[in-house]
Amino acid sequence: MTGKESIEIAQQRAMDRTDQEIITKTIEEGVETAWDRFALQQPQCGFGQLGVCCNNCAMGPCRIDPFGGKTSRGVCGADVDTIVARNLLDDLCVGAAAHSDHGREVVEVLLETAEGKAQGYQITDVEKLTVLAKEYGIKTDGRDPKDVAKDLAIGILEEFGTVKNRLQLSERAPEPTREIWKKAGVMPRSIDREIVEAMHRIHMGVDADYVNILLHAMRTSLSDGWGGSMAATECSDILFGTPTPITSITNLATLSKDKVNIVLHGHNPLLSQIIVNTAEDAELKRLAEEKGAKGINLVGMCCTGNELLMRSGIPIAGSFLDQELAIATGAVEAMIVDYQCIFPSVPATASCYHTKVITTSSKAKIIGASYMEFNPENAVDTAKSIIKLAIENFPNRNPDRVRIPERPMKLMAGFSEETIRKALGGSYKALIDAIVAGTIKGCVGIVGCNNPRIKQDYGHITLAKELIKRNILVVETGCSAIACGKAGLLVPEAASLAGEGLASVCKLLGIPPVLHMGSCVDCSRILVLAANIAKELGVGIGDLPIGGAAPEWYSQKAVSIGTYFVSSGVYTVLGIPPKIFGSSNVLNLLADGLKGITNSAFAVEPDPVKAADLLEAEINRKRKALNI
Ligand code: SF4
Ligand code: MSK
Repeated sequence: MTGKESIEIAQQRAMDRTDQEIITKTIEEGVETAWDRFALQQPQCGFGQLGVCCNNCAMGPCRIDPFGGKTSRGVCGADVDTIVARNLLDDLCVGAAAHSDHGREVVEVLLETAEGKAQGYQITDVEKLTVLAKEYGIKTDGRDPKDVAKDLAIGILEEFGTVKNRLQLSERAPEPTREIWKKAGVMPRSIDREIVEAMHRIHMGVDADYVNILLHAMRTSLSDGWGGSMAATECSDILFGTPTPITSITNLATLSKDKVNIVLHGHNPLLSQIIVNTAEDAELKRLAEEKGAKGINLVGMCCTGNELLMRSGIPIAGSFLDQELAIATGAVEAMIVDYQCIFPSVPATASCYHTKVITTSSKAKIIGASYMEFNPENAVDTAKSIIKLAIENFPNRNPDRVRIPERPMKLMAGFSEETIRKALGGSYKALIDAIVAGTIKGCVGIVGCNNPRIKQDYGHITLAKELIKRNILVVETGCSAIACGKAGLLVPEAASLAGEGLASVCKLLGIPPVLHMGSCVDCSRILVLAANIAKELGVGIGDLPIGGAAPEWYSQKAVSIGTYFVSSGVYTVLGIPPKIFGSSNVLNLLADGLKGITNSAFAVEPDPVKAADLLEAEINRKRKALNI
């Protein structure tokens, strides 16, 4: 393949200049990436894409003929609606479990910190601890924050099981929204229970009514958004601090030519934040110099990267599809991973270079990686050993194979709900006034991943640009926020790309028109933002002129996020079709039938400009209903 051809392929695969440069390098060096594997998988199974195959039991696998042929039922008699709905619930469950199990670990560390058993952790945000303790009815006056934190952690941990059958954090939703949940019978009861019950219903011979299955999908997703994910966000804030606006840099140019590069990849800040704190250690810095490096350069990737960016301003090298590219620069000494969104092939990519991949969770081991178990009791010691290993690997870097792109992009992050509220003067009145006046038409949360089905970042960037041009404020999390960061949309200067009204508000407040609200679990911050605005207006979330979008999603977690958005009243547009098109009944319920219950629905629109049209139309419909 000629150099020109590799460049053309790279330009088809990704929007970002630094990504394109390294994709070209992978092609030139014959290093396999997800794009190559995606091409090799074509054509992908049509039955799978429609959601009409079932592999739930040993009488199967079964598949339904989407063209109405003889195989209209599985061996057990399940019809296409049952199979599609069950598959969807299965996917959603996995996503909810991933978020919530991450949340549980953070709450457990909060408990261990309170008990003095966790090394290197502290109660950083006492204000947030107090707010949460009050919500849980825990006394705070005159008490040691550690005692309060212990009671709070136990209170939240109880909600994972079935002791209370009530999720305290879900009471943050406005009353009209909670009324809808009660009426529909989807009020979340506990975090683990909904997931376990979902797995029970999916078993052959249990739930065969697609409506009933989808209602439980809503309830399970709510237990994630208003439960597990929210617990992860809130307890991470208590331990590491609630984010405030912070500037940093992004893209593959954040890697350093002369420092030890450590990429922190995954989702949970429990280890990565300790690595950030520990990297300041003078002994480690001296060791790096001894090995010929000018220091230690930590960069984030995916959502653990977002967590570090939001709180500590750690540069973020990229998103989901950048994990192999970062290694392919030839300049990464170690990639430290916790869990979720880590390609099982990462050690194979690393074996083409000198990079060491280090897994740290007993839940997420990968053959070919080094395993260094992380436990909160010895977090700092583990962090030190990991950093040392990376430093000692620095002399193995082959300068002839290193290519680090130039010019990182500046960005601003750190927009927690509390920060946005404080910036507006302590309440949402100013924002509500701007929305009523039409200066800002509404707000859309763009979230989710990259997916090799679509040019990397194209959906996120195009949709965000379209929306801000139309005076719609954009808030983002996950890889979506990283995409817009790389494209220069997360700086106050990007206000020049916004419509006149939104631009004037951004200039007044000195904020970007696209606000980075955090990691995937921090979609819960978007829920709290919407809830607090709705409460100030005295309406439900479903009445607000807001929307959601996941233009490039791939993960089961996104299925859960999208469903808790819609179940909470947020109309949500997906750029990648979910695997439900085999059942017109399931499709109609999610795209239309839900409107009568939650005043919101799912839509599927791969073209981001058309997605912006849909979101704007929905915002206008809600504005009209509010008489504004
Ligand atoms: Fe087939 Fe029914 Fe078993 Fe699914 S549960 S594999 S449809 S027999
Ligand atoms: S990391 S879940 S690819 S957003 Fe949260 Fe990105 Fe999606 Fe993973």
